[in-house]
Amino acid sequence: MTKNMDAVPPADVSADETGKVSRRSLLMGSAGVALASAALSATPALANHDHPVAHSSGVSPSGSLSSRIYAVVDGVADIARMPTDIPPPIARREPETVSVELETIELEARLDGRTTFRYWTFNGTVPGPFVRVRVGDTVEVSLKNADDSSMMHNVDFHAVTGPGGGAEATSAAPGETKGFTFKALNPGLYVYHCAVPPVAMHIANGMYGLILVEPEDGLPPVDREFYVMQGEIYTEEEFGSSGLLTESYEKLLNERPEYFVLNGHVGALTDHYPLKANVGETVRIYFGVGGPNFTSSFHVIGEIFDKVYQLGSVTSPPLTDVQTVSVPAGGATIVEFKVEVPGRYVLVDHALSRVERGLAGFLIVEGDENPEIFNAHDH
Ligand SMILES: [Cu+2]
Repeated sequence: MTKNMDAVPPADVSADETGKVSRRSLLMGSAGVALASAALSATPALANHDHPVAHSSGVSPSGSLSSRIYAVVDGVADIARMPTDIPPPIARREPETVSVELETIELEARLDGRTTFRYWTFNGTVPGPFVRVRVGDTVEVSLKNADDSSMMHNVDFHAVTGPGGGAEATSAAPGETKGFTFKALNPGLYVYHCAVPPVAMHIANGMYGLILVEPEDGLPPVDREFYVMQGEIYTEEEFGSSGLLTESYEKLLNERPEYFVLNGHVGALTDHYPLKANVGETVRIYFGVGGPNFTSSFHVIGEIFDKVYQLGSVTSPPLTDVQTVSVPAGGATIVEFKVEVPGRYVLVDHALSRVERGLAGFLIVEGDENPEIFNAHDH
């Protein structure tokens, strides 16, 4: 029996007519450095594109994240994946054949209140779909590269045992569909990403996601599950500029991002899709780092992780009572905690300069006050 793990993306995300990059770059295939220079030569075409937000109001985006103003700009695509967009836990206790359908889509979308960026995505969102299978499952992966793509794309699942995690088998030119089948041998939470050279560029532009391979008996039930991924964005223009920003290959090579984001763009998990829970509930966050380069010191301000499945391992006993967890680039973790006190909790990378470059998320907890656990004094 075959199950469809993820629907094809909504039509509106692919209806994009923006800046075509020269086909020359993709014809060079996996030529590594040669491809990198071709991609560089392609950037002026992007910079010239007539974007929809250049003429929006001149609100200063500088200063701390909390003081930013997010203007709603009509007609700008939003690539943020909702953190609640996760398939339910797998109830069955037998392996099955499941299918995973990915489509690589390039589109201009909101980066911040006054800026857009030309993202490369799986299924039109950053991160791509949360793939959920069970150990022992046979997974049929199909990857279609959209007709209007300018680049070759593929997918490398870290959950795959086999060459390149499937990268070569799925390398698809625009309009092509490729695929492969793998058996999920090792339970755990794994990153997937595009692996077409220069790989760092494809990841930085948004091509990453998570796949959970559930253990035989699944994970313990919780009240809320969330899907959050961290990434870096490298632009020629400095943080806080307006308009359609241009990717910077030089800054990428020097590991000097202008933006750090959760779920694709600045404000994705604060203004647009904050995480929500009620007092008394247990929260689980599947947290991954697409990167491509920076390790995250993942922390939730005002909470303590009751359990941490370190490095995404679900076959090792979880650590207990942890403040901050280190998550490497191309790695993941699972954290769980019970929320006892209402309020607004902030998801951060505790390398806190990154908050000023866009990285933050909110967890809004609603319910009755719990003064025995936390009580602000009136003076
Ligand atoms: Cu790609």
